[in-house]
Amino acid sequence: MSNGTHVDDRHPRAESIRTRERLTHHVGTRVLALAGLIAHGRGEAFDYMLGEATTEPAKRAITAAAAAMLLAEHPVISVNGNAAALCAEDMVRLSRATGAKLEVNLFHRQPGREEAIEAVLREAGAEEVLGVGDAATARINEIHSDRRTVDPRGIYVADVVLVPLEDGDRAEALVRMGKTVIAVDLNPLSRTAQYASITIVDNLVRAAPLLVSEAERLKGFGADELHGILSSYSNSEALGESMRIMEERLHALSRKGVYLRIDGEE
Ligand code: PTJ
Repeated sequence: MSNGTHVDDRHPRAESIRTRERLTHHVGTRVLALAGLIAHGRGEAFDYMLGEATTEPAKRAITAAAAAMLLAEHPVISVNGNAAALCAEDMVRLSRATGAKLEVNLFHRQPGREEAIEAVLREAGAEEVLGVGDAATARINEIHSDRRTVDPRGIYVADVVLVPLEDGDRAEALVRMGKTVIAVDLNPLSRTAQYASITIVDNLVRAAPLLVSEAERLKGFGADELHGILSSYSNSEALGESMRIMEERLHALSRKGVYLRIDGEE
């Protein structure tokens, strides 16, 4: 799945280039909105500040997120173009591990996109995909974008919704409706990151497989233990720590006056 650019494994940014290749490929398949490329670029900038690694607060948020999904009665994974292009297989595995439904929900509703995303999810093993075409008949009036149209069997009745990277006002509206919102967003300052109940400040590419393995690990835990994990988690603390990690890294690097020697090279 590439645009034909050969990426040498020894290239220091090989993984990042391959991810970009996946995204640009999916502009052609209609899975990705063009704006998805811009969104990814913004994410990459924050990932540099994070050190391109999953941090301790992100790991805690992942554990809390897995617990919340396992405790939910109607968990739903909301899939947009970027999530489908970056980690369709993990979204399907997560849905199996937690019993969450997969629903396509888009900001940019160009013709053919929902169906293209459904196809990618089915190819990755999904048996049921909500929210496509006529299935999205319910409306959430508090959401002021095309994301307001949802599936009555999915986001509309969900008690826990995972929203991997996205724009705007939806997290706020869903939380106001009493739902638990789990967001994955590299930008801890975004509206989504700030309003979500559990914010995983990490690259979706790294966080998604960790979320799957954490859900599989916690599956054997009793409800009391899962509630214990959730009640000891503080999203504002985790968000604050993520910001401090970025701030301290930038501060340390700016004092040294170099960036590329972060791995201990002198
Ligand atoms: O597929 P659609 O039509 O639903 O549209 C999806 C996008 C992502 C284009 C749309 O929701 C959008 O425009 O989002 P924004 O406003 O650009 O916000 C995306 C957020 O995700 C930003 O805060 C980015 O920093 C963050 N982000 C980008 N790539 C990643 C990421 N967070 C985690 N992992 C990433 N790989």
